[in-house]
Amino acid sequence: MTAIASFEQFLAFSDEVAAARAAGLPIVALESTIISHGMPYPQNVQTAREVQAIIRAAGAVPATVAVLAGKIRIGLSDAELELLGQSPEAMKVSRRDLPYALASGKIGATTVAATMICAELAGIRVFVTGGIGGVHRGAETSFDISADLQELARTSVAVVCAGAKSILDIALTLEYLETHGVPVLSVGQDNFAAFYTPDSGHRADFRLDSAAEQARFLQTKWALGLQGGVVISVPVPAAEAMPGSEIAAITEQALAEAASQGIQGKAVTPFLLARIKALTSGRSLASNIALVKNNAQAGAALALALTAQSHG
Ligand code: PSU
Ligand code: MN
Repeated sequence: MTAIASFEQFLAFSDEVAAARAAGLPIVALESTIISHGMPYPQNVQTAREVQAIIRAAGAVPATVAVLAGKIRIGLSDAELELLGQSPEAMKVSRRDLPYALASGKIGATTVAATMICAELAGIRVFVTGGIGGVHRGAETSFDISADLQELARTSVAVVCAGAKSILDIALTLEYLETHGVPVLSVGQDNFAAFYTPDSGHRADFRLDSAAEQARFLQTKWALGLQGGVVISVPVPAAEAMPGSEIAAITEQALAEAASQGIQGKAVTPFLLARIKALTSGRSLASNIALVKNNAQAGAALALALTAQSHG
């Protein structure tokens, strides 16, 4: 019989994250697809660094996740962020891709789904991203539903985001999350956020404004043995939001272009984000960067509250 090796051999922590684990400090996971496929160079690498700095300034430790040389790396150096930000070979790694990326020694940037898996393996409960994947518009014919949603259904990590990306069908995304028992918490407003704009027009399940309340919710869910993730929706700050009508029209145009060019599968989301950036002369990118930084503040506060409560 062949024994299946344990997951620990695939995990490699940076010195900073290893020290934080040993000291029981709050840690916040960060994804890397947003670096490799979500934003252009050099803003991608600069944003990744600034997000890490925001988390440190708030008293938590950032752990950017990627696959490098056969290891799940938890915490990256500046040189490694540059590699992910510049390398055309970096694969977009979701749940199905993780074994391939590891076993073949490829450079892998982890999506929300894959980062949740890696965070859970590393014992990290809070993860900050821009916007989660979801049910794409036209999914009734394309079947394009992000693996992020299935991951939220099964993996016990809180995902702090600015809602679901506005390129998606947000109503169907919320229905899917409801079916799978994934709670959607909203911060500072009743409605679920819509990435570039603060208000999707759809209510979130519960409004919990303070990090302490959010932490209590998480502790309660997981103490009950209710496995799975929680979406924590933080609206983009009003000053940095895109005008709703403009983003709606441009999204329609980008979706039409994707359809006419036959863009499919994992290429859809990166294509749409890049087209929306071009069609807004970069203003959508500024808004994307602002919302990720804002999420980093909220995520760090949540990690601190969770650590304080679990010691209390
Ligand atoms: N948030 C961003 N930019 C991104 C993403 C999230 O601000 O690029 C990425 C995440 O990695 C997410 C992925 O998991 O988009 C969704 O891709 P798909 O729709 O193919 O599942
Ligand atoms: Mn997809």
